[in-house]
Amino acid sequence: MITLESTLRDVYRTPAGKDIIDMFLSAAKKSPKLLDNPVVGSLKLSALERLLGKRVPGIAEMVVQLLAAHDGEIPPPSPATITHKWWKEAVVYQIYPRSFQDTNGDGIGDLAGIRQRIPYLKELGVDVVWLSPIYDSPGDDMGYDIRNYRKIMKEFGTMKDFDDLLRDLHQNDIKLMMDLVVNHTSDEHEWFQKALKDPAGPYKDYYMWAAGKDDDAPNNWTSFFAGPAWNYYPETEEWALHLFSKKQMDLNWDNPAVRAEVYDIVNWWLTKGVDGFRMDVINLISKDNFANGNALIGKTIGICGIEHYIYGPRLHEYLQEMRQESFGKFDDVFTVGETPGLGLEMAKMTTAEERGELDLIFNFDHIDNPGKSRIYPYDYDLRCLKPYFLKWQTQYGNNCWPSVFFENHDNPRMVSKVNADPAYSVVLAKLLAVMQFTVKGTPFLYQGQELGMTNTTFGSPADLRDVEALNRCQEFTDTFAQTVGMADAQQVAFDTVAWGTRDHARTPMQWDTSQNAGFSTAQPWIGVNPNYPVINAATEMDNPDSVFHFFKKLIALRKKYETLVYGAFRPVFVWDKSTFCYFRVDGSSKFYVEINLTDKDQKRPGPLTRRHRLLAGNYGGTAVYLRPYEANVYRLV
Ligand code: TEU
Ligand code: CA
Repeated sequence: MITLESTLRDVYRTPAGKDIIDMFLSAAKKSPKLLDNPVVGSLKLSALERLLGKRVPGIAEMVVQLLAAHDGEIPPPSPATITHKWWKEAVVYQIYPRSFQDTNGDGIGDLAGIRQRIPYLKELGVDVVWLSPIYDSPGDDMGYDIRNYRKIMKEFGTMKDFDDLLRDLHQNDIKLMMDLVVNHTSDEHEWFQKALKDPAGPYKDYYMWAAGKDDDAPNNWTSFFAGPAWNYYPETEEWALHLFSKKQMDLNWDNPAVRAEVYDIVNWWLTKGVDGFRMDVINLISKDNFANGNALIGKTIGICGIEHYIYGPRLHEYLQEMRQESFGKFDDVFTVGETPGLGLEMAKMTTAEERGELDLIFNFDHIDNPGKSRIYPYDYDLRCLKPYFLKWQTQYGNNCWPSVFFENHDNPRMVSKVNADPAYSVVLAKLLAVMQFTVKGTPFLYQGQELGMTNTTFGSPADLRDVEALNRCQEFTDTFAQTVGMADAQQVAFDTVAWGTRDHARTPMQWDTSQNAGFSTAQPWIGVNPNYPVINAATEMDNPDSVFHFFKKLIALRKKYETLVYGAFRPVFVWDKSTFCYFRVDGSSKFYVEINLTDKDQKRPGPLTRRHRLLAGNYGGTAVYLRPYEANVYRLV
């Protein structure tokens, strides 16, 4: 049992302990190798704060609390070989249906629009389409607040539209992955409504309730979307938990009736022929207790109380039961868990084949630089990708399989984060493609990434649509008003939020140079990026040097050479922080990748020989040195 008297070495031997210490060391810009030092390793856990060189009172207690239910966990050892699976070879394309293609002139994307664009997806070469939620929803969090799991959101169409889409995708050898949001439901879901109408009935215990303290919330937990994580309901005279928006009510997974409902929903869609699920914040479903969160840690990471549910006591039990009761009963279905906060070791416990839980997870440690959050503007340093990939490509084990992504509907466009100068966006988009399709793991593309789509410009809060951004705007206005005065506070708040808002990823897909970029004949629900006359699918499909054709080429390469899927990852010149170079090798082929992670010319760390055949490069050829953000893929013949 880990206690405050345990040594840091004991803690570091546990999956969760290693991940947490690594996370805090990385944020404090200290090397994990610090723990190899025998003196440091023998320090008591209570000395962790001193090790980090900054006051984070209570961090040791937080580690003890988080590890309490996971004592003795040991990740299964890595076998010598990798099991071949279709979903390890596939390329996944995430569609945000609201912004993909409108066909009925209401300014909102729909299922018929996706069906209309299947030829485009075939041309690109993707194997799986992942749809962000399409279920009936009031749209408070753009569909991540589900009101009816067996009904299609009316703006997106009907269940017949869904059946037509699924049939046509399958006829084109494209699989369909749905987005399963079961950590919470909409407060308009019938379960929650029944809980309010009949507090003594069976549905109240579908959700997470607690008595307040006097007139205040049960504890100090905050929502991911700013503000307290609790709503008060006079009907029950209690408070209900919402880790996300005030209309997204957390389900009580400790209730077997809730779990049975979820498995029934999953089986209903799998019986319809769906090929897999991306599972929204699935690591948050097990909460340990409602004790207060560590306020200082909450301040440091921006969310208070997270240690009570980020890796909860019954998480593995629920994930194993879910596979047994649903996915495991269907052939070749695949599951990817969205698991904010799970590090590599906890991910092994959740995805190693022997564990019978999830196939893949999304880890987000590379999406922001260590210790940074997109809630506050900062200059993203591309060089951070090197230690990230070195770790996940060499330590994750052959019985686990990485997901490889740079964008999704929750984050600004990567090319803009790295360098807002449009002069670099094509070269950067192609650099990220080289990395995404040549490291080991399943690539997950986000709509528009294959075009090099960028962040847009928002003029005022009226241009924003995301509940998280609007909440933060209000929160920051209130905070800044105390220092800069109300007159400037709203502008400062908006400027802060506009940098990292999720809305950047949700502007309409840019199809061509016609009105609204060909997305809709009506005013779209969110503004179109003004750069669509240059960045759009039609223009790029006519240009062989476009980002689109570069993605198409790399996807084809990955399909042609199994070495790029299952081949060994062999990093070289690891000492060079400005470049990222590696081999992919198996018995049949050998590939070499060289990437310049900076906006400066860099000396090539390793010489090219006449065996190096350039297959793809974002400058279209090579030079004596590596140019800004230059990325090249060679086959050695
Ligand atoms: O995201 C959860 C998540 O980790 C991110 O949304 C992140 O917490 C958030 O951007 C705050 O920084 C999933 C979905 O991808 C997201 O769209 C939903 O809003 C959220 O869950 C709630 O369902
Ligand atoms: Ca529409």
